[in-house]
Amino acid sequence: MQVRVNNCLIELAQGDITHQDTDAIVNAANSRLAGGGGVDGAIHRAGGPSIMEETDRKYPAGCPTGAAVASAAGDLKAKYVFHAVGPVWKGGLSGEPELLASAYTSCLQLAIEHDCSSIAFPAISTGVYGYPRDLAAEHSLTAIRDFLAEYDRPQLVRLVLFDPGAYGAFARVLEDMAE
Ligand code: AR6
Repeated sequence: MQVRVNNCLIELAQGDITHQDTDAIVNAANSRLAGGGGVDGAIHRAGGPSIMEETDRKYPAGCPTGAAVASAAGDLKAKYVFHAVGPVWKGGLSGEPELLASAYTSCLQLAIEHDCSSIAFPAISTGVYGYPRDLAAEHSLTAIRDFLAEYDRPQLVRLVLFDPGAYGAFARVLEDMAE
Protein backbone atom coordinates (compact mmCIF):
# COMPACT_ATOMS: atom_id res chain seq x y z
CA MET A 1 0.00 0.00 0.00
CA GLN A 2 1.05 3.58 -0.67
CA VAL A 3 0.23 7.05 0.62
CA ARG A 4 1.25 10.27 -1.09
CA VAL A 5 2.74 13.19 0.88
CA ASN A 6 3.46 16.22 -1.31
CA ASN A 7 5.32 14.74 -4.31
CA CYS A 8 6.58 11.74 -2.33
CA LEU A 9 5.28 8.25 -1.64
CA ILE A 10 5.32 6.26 1.57
CA GLU A 11 5.03 2.60 0.65
CA LEU A 12 4.79 -0.64 2.64
CA ALA A 13 6.31 -3.92 1.51
CA GLN A 14 6.76 -7.29 3.16
CA GLY A 15 10.11 -9.05 2.88
CA ASP A 16 13.84 -8.86 3.43
CA ILE A 17 15.47 -5.42 3.38
CA THR A 18 18.70 -6.79 1.88
CA HIS A 19 16.84 -7.47 -1.41
CA GLN A 20 15.78 -3.86 -1.91
CA ASP A 21 17.04 -1.90 -4.91
CA THR A 22 16.35 1.54 -3.47
CA ASP A 23 19.26 4.03 -3.53
CA ALA A 24 19.72 3.54 0.21
CA ILE A 25 18.70 0.91 2.73
CA VAL A 26 18.69 1.45 6.47
CA ASN A 27 20.35 -0.79 9.01
CA ALA A 28 18.93 -1.15 12.55
CA ALA A 29 22.37 -0.87 14.17
CA ASN A 30 23.69 -0.56 17.72
CA SER A 31 25.60 2.47 18.97
CA ARG A 32 28.96 0.69 18.72
CA LEU A 33 28.23 -0.20 15.07
CA ALA A 34 29.50 -3.60 16.12
CA GLY A 35 27.14 -5.74 14.08
CA GLY A 36 24.60 -8.10 15.59
CA GLY A 37 21.55 -10.17 14.74
CA GLY A 38 18.32 -9.28 12.94
CA VAL A 39 18.59 -6.70 10.17
CA ASP A 40 22.17 -5.85 11.13
CA GLY A 41 23.36 -9.44 10.73
CA ALA A 42 21.46 -9.86 7.46
CA ILE A 43 22.93 -6.65 5.96
CA HIS A 44 26.53 -7.49 6.88
CA ARG A 45 26.16 -11.08 5.64
CA ALA A 46 24.63 -10.05 2.31
CA GLY A 47 26.74 -6.92 1.80
CA GLY A 48 30.13 -8.42 2.70
CA PRO A 49 33.00 -7.22 4.93
CA SER A 50 33.63 -3.88 3.18
CA ILE A 51 30.67 -2.32 5.03
CA MET A 52 32.09 -3.02 8.49
CA GLU A 53 35.60 -2.04 7.33
CA GLU A 54 34.25 1.35 6.27
CA THR A 55 32.21 2.03 9.42
CA ASP A 56 35.15 0.96 11.63
CA ARG A 57 37.42 3.38 9.78
CA LYS A 58 35.06 6.35 9.51
CA TYR A 59 33.14 6.07 12.79
CA PRO A 60 35.46 4.55 15.42
CA ALA A 61 33.38 6.16 18.18
CA GLY A 62 30.19 4.56 16.85
CA CYS A 63 26.91 6.45 16.50
CA PRO A 64 24.67 7.85 19.25
CA THR A 65 21.11 6.61 19.77
CA GLY A 66 18.70 8.58 17.58
CA ALA A 67 21.36 9.33 14.94
CA ALA A 68 22.59 7.64 11.74
CA VAL A 69 25.78 7.38 9.68
CA ALA A 70 26.35 6.42 6.03
CA SER A 71 28.51 3.81 4.31
CA ALA A 72 28.67 2.28 0.85
CA ALA A 73 26.63 -0.90 0.41
CA GLY A 74 29.21 -3.52 -0.62
CA ASP A 75 27.58 -6.36 -2.57
CA LEU A 76 24.02 -5.12 -2.00
CA LYS A 77 21.89 -3.63 -4.78
CA ALA A 78 21.53 -0.33 -2.91
CA LYS A 79 24.22 2.38 -3.23
CA TYR A 80 24.31 3.23 0.47
CA VAL A 81 23.59 1.75 3.86
CA PHE A 82 22.51 4.25 6.51
CA HIS A 83 23.23 2.78 9.93
CA ALA A 84 20.57 4.11 12.31
CA VAL A 85 20.53 3.51 16.04
CA GLY A 86 17.05 3.27 17.48
CA PRO A 87 16.27 3.34 21.21
CA VAL A 88 15.97 0.31 23.46
CA TRP A 89 12.37 0.25 24.78
CA LYS A 90 12.41 0.96 28.53
CA GLY A 91 8.70 1.57 29.07
CA GLY A 92 8.24 4.69 26.98
CA LEU A 93 9.19 7.39 29.48
CA SER A 94 12.88 7.60 28.58
CA GLY A 95 12.51 9.63 25.39
CA GLU A 96 11.95 6.58 23.20
CA PRO A 97 9.41 8.22 20.83
CA GLU A 98 11.68 11.22 20.16
CA LEU A 99 14.76 9.00 19.72
CA LEU A 100 12.93 6.69 17.31
CA ALA A 101 11.63 9.64 15.28
CA SER A 102 15.12 11.10 15.20
CA ALA A 103 16.63 7.81 13.95
CA TYR A 104 14.23 7.99 10.98
CA THR A 105 14.67 11.68 10.24
CA SER A 106 18.49 11.38 10.46
CA CYS A 107 18.31 8.79 7.67
CA LEU A 108 15.97 10.94 5.58
CA GLN A 109 18.40 13.83 5.99
CA LEU A 110 21.27 11.56 4.88
CA ALA A 111 19.18 10.57 1.85
CA ILE A 112 18.92 14.21 0.81
CA GLU A 113 22.65 14.82 1.44
CA HIS A 114 23.57 11.77 -0.69
CA ASP A 115 21.12 12.62 -3.45
CA CYS A 116 19.04 9.46 -2.94
CA SER A 117 15.55 9.54 -4.42
CA SER A 118 14.52 6.29 -2.73
CA ILE A 119 15.17 4.71 0.66
CA ALA A 120 14.01 1.51 2.38
CA PHE A 121 13.65 1.21 6.16
CA PRO A 122 13.14 -1.80 8.40
CA ALA A 123 10.95 -1.37 11.51
CA ILE A 124 13.78 0.07 13.63
CA SER A 125 13.82 -0.97 17.33
CA THR A 126 10.97 -3.50 17.01
CA GLY A 127 13.18 -6.61 17.27
CA VAL A 128 15.92 -7.05 19.87
CA TYR A 129 15.27 -3.50 21.18
CA GLY A 130 11.70 -4.39 22.16
CA TYR A 131 9.75 -1.32 20.97
CA PRO A 132 6.04 -2.29 20.89
CA ARG A 133 5.07 -2.79 17.28
CA ASP A 134 1.88 -0.70 17.18
CA LEU A 135 3.58 2.25 18.86
CA ALA A 136 6.62 1.93 16.61
CA ALA A 137 4.33 1.99 13.56
CA GLU A 138 2.67 5.17 14.76
CA HIS A 139 5.85 6.96 15.82
CA SER A 140 7.87 5.92 12.75
CA LEU A 141 5.25 6.76 10.14
CA THR A 142 4.42 10.09 11.79
CA ALA A 143 8.11 11.08 11.71
CA ILE A 144 8.38 10.11 8.03
CA ARG A 145 5.16 11.90 7.03
CA ASP A 146 6.16 15.08 8.87
CA PHE A 147 9.61 15.07 7.26
CA LEU A 148 8.18 14.64 3.74
CA ALA A 149 5.58 17.34 4.39
CA GLU A 150 8.41 19.73 5.25
CA TYR A 151 11.19 18.77 2.79
CA ASP A 152 9.31 17.06 -0.09
CA ARG A 153 12.21 14.57 -0.51
CA PRO A 154 13.17 11.72 -0.97
CA GLN A 155 10.57 10.69 -3.56
CA LEU A 156 10.07 7.15 -2.30
CA VAL A 157 10.19 5.94 1.31
CA ARG A 158 9.54 2.21 1.61
CA LEU A 159 9.03 0.42 4.91
CA VAL A 160 10.05 -3.22 4.55
CA LEU A 161 8.30 -5.33 7.18
CA PHE A 162 9.65 -8.78 7.80
CA ASP A 163 6.49 -10.56 8.92
CA PRO A 164 2.74 -10.23 8.32
CA GLY A 165 2.06 -9.00 11.87
CA ALA A 166 4.44 -6.07 11.48
CA TYR A 167 3.01 -5.32 8.03
CA GLY A 168 -0.51 -5.25 9.53
CA ALA A 169 0.52 -2.86 12.31
CA PHE A 170 2.12 -0.41 9.87
CA ALA A 171 -0.77 -0.76 7.38
CA ARG A 172 -3.34 0.20 10.04
CA VAL A 173 -1.46 3.40 10.85
CA LEU A 174 -0.85 4.29 7.20
CA GLU A 175 -4.52 3.72 6.36
CA ASP A 176 -5.49 6.19 9.08
CA MET A 177 -3.05 8.71 7.60
CA ALA A 178 -4.58 8.31 4.16
CA GLU A 179 -8.06 9.35 5.37
N1 AR6 B 1 14.65 -7.44 6.61
C1 AR6 B 1 13.69 -6.65 7.16
N2 AR6 B 1 13.34 -6.70 8.45
C2 AR6 B 1 14.00 -7.59 9.24
C3 AR6 B 1 15.02 -8.46 8.76
C4 AR6 B 1 15.33 -8.35 7.37
N3 AR6 B 1 16.28 -9.11 6.81
N4 AR6 B 1 15.48 -9.21 9.80
C5 AR6 B 1 14.76 -8.83 10.89
N5 AR6 B 1 13.85 -7.88 10.55
P1 AR6 B 1 16.26 -5.91 14.85
P2 AR6 B 1 16.38 -3.53 16.61
C6 AR6 B 1 12.88 -7.16 11.42
O1 AR6 B 1 16.38 -6.81 16.03
O2 AR6 B 1 15.17 -3.95 17.36
C7 AR6 B 1 20.94 -6.00 16.29
O3 AR6 B 1 21.59 -7.07 16.90
C8 AR6 B 1 12.61 -7.73 12.78
O4 AR6 B 1 11.57 -8.70 12.68
O5 AR6 B 1 17.05 -6.19 13.64
O6 AR6 B 1 16.51 -2.09 16.19
C9 AR6 B 1 21.72 -4.71 16.27
O7 AR6 B 1 23.11 -4.94 16.20
C10 AR6 B 1 12.16 -6.50 13.56
O8 AR6 B 1 10.78 -6.23 13.34
O9 AR6 B 1 16.62 -4.36 15.25
C11 AR6 B 1 21.33 -4.06 17.55
O10 AR6 B 1 22.12 -4.52 18.64
C12 AR6 B 1 12.93 -5.35 12.91
O11 AR6 B 1 13.45 -5.88 11.69
C13 AR6 B 1 19.91 -4.50 17.75
O12 AR6 B 1 19.76 -5.71 17.04
C14 AR6 B 1 14.08 -4.81 13.74
O13 AR6 B 1 14.71 -5.87 14.47
C15 AR6 B 1 18.91 -3.52 17.17
O14 AR6 B 1 17.62 -3.92 17.52
